[in-house]
Amino acid sequence: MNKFRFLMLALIATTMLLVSCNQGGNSSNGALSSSAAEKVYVAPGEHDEFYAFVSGGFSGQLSVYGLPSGRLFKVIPVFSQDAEKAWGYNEETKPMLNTSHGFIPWDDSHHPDISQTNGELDGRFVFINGNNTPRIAKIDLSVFETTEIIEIPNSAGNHSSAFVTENTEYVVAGTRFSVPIPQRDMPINEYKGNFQGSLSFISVDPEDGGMDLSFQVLMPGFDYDLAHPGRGASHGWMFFSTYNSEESHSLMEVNASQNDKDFIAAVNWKKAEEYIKEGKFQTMPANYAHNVYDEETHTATSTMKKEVRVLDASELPGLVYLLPTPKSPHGCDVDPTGEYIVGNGKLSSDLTVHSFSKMIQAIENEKFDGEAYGIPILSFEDVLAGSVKQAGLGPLHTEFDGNGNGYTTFFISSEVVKWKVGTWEVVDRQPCYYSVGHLMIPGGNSRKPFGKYVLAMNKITKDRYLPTGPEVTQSAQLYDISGEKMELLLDFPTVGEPHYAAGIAADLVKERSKKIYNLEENKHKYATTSDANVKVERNGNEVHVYMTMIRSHFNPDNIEGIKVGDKVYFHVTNLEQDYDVPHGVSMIGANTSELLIMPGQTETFVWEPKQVGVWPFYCTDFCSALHQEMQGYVRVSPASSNIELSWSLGED
Ligand code: K7E
Ligand code: CUA
Repeated sequence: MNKFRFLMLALIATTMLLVSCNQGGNSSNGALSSSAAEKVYVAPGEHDEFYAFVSGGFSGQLSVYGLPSGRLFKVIPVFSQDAEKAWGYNEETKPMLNTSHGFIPWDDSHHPDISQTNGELDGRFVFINGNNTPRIAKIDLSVFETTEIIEIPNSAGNHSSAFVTENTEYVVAGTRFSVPIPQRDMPINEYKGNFQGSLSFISVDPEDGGMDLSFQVLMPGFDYDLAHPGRGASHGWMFFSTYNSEESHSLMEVNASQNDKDFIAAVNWKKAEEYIKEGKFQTMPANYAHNVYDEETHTATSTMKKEVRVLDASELPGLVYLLPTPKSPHGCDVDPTGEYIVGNGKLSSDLTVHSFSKMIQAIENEKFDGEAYGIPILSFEDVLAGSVKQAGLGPLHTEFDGNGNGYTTFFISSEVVKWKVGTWEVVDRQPCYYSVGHLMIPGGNSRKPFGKYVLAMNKITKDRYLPTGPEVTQSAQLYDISGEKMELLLDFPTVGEPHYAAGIAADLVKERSKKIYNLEENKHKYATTSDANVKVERNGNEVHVYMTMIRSHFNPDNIEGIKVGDKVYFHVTNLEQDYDVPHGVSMIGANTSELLIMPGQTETFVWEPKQVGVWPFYCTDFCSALHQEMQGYVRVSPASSNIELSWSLGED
C-alpha cells in the first residue's frame, strides 16, 4: 500500500471512530470499523470490482453504480425523457417512447436482469420492465444505452418481469393486474371468472439480440407478482408468484388476503413451444409498439404490431401447474441449482421452499388438490421441500450466494436474514435502515453467483442522511457476505426508488465498452461527415441545417435567411474521433433539450423561432480550452422578408 493510500485509510478510519463515538459506539447506529471502511475504499483512479445496475422505480431509469464503492457512474435513460441526454427530446429517440397510447414519456421500472449464456451472466444486455404502460426495454452494455423497447399487449402493471431464461431464450413479462382480454367495456364487479392474466414470452435473437413477442399464456384472473427462471434441471420452466387468487376487485388489502394460500405458477415453456409448433395457439388481434434504435443510422424507428399468439392455460394440459404457497407471496426466487423455488408470503413469518424434483414427481403421480380454471393445483405437502421457520416479519425477496446460503429481506422487521439451503436453519441476521425491499447478490439470479456482497435496497431512510425537506433519499446498503456473519460496509443514496438490481463482475463488461462511433459507419439520413457537405436547405417553411462540430467551433456558425414561422431542423454531427469528447448544442427558445452528441454521432433538434432577431446557440459540454468560444448566431427575419438563405464559418 502506498503512503497516500495509507493516510487516506487512516483518515477514514479516524472519522469512522469519531462517528461511532458520537453515536455511542453501537453498531446499530451505523458505526463502522476501520476494516469496513477499507473494504469499500476504491482509491482515486482505481476501478470497482462490480457493476451494479439499480432500477430507478418511479424515475423510470436505470442507474449504474460501482461496487464496493457505491459510486454513481451513469443514469441510463430508459422509459422517462431525460433532458441531460436528450432522450425522448431529440428526433432520433422520440420513437423509442412510442406506445399504443401514443408518446408516453414516463414509466415505473422495477426489475433489471442481465443476459445469460449457459446460466451464467454474459454481460451483453440488461433487460428491465416498465410497469405502468407495459413495456420491456433492452440496454446494450457495449454503449450503456437503451436500444430496444417492446410494448406488451393484454397486460396491465407489467410487474413479474423482466426475467431472462438460462440462455436468454426469452425475457419474461407477467401482468400484475388482470384485465378483460381482449379489453372491452364491462362492469368491474363482473371481474371474477371474466378478467384474465397474461404471461408473455419475448424471444431474444441469439445473434443480434432482437426482441420479438413470441407468445402469451392466458391465465386465471389472479395478480402475477414476481418471476424467476428455472435453471439446471428446471431449465425450461418459469415460476411466477401470484396473489389475489380470491379474484377480488376492490378493497384488496382485505379481500385479496382471504385465502390461506395463493400460488406459485410453474409454466413449462418448452411445452409451450411444442404447442406453438403444433399450431395449438390462437392468433389474437393486438396493437403494440416495437421500437428499435439502430446504431448505424443513430435513429430509432417505431413499428406497430398487430397480432399475438396466445396459448390458453385452461385448455392445454401440462402447460401450467399451481403450487400452493402461503399468504400472498411476493418474491419468487430460484436457487443456483434450480432445485428450490422460494415463495415469500408477505403475511407469513415462514418462507416456503418448493422442490422442483418433488414437483415433477407429484405431476407424474397426479398428486393434485383440485384445479383452478382447468389448471391442476399440486398438493402442498407433495411439493414442499421445507420451510424457513419464524425467520422474521414480512418476507419479500431472496437471493443466493452460490455457497449454499439463501438471503431473504424482511420488510416489517427490517433485516436481511441468512439461512442454509437444505437444512432451512437461520444462521445470521443483520438490520437494514430501513424497511428493505429487494436485495441483490451480483450474479444472484444465475447458476454462478459471485457471492461476495449483498446489496439491500431500502424504502425508508429517515435519519440516515442529512434532511432534504419532506422527500428524503432512498438508499442501498452493502454487506460483506464472504464470512459466516454478514458485515454492513456502506450506505449510499440511490436515484428514484430502487426495487431490484443486477450486478456483474466488471471484467465481463468493461472490455466490450465502446469508445467512439466510427464516423465512416455513420448512416444517419442527415449526417454531415465532412465540412465539405455542410449546408442549409429550405423546403417551404421547413429548413434543414446540416451542421458539424469539432473542437472548438460549429460549421456553419452564422446562418441568415431564417424566418418567423419556420420549422428549423438542426442535424448536428460530431466529427471528433477521440474517446470522451462529446459536444453539446442548444438554441435559445427551443422547445426541447440540448443535444449531447458523442464522437461520430448525429443528432437532431427542432427549433421554431417565434421572434425576429439574432439568436445565439452554443456548446453545452465543456469540451476544450476554447469551449466558451464554441458558439454561433442565427438571424431571424419577419415571415414576409426575402432575405436569402446563407451560411458561413469564419467569413467577414
Ligand atoms: Cu419493489 Cu420487485 Cu416491484 Cu418487491 S417489487 S420491493
Ligand atoms: Cu464543444 Cu464545448
